[in-house]
Amino acid sequence: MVYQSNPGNMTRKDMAGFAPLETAGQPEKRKRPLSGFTLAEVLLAVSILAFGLCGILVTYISMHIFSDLSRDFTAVSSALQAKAEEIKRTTFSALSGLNGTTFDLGGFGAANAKGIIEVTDIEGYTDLKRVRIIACFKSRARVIGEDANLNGSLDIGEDANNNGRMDSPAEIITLIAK
Ligand SMILES: [Ca+2]
Ligand SMILES: [Ca+2]
Repeated sequence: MVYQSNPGNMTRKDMAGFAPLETAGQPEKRKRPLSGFTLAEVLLAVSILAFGLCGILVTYISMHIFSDLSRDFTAVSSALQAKAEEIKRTTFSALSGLNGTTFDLGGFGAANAKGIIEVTDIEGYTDLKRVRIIACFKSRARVIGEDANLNGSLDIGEDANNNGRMDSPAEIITLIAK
């Protein structure tokens, strides 16, 4: 009766034959192996990590490529606009003489970009010329446009779409009246 009113005074000897309350009814703990991870687990973790890192790396490189391409397209676009304005100031009779001529694009080295001017007549309109300005340029070692060797002329094997003329995603077409 003394122990019931003051269980804190019980000794280990007094509890002999009873399972301690906190462990009573619990299954015996399973023995764990000493090693932390198996080889298969480590390999799986490493391959998931490598896969994730590759994804991040590819995204990072792509961002740089697109960023450079966007910058180059902007520079080419303003160079084409400037050339178009220059051509508009040319006298109408001199326009045909510009057909097939090439020019260097501002902001690019001469070996890294080339502009080509194409002047054609419009059937039925003697007072109107169609001027097409095409720019081919190098962006991150890749040439944009059909002029692969950037020499200003359509060489054998360069006409990717087989239409017999120079093409590029960067071009301006304008009509100039007499
Ligand atoms: Ca060429
Ligand atoms: Ca072509």
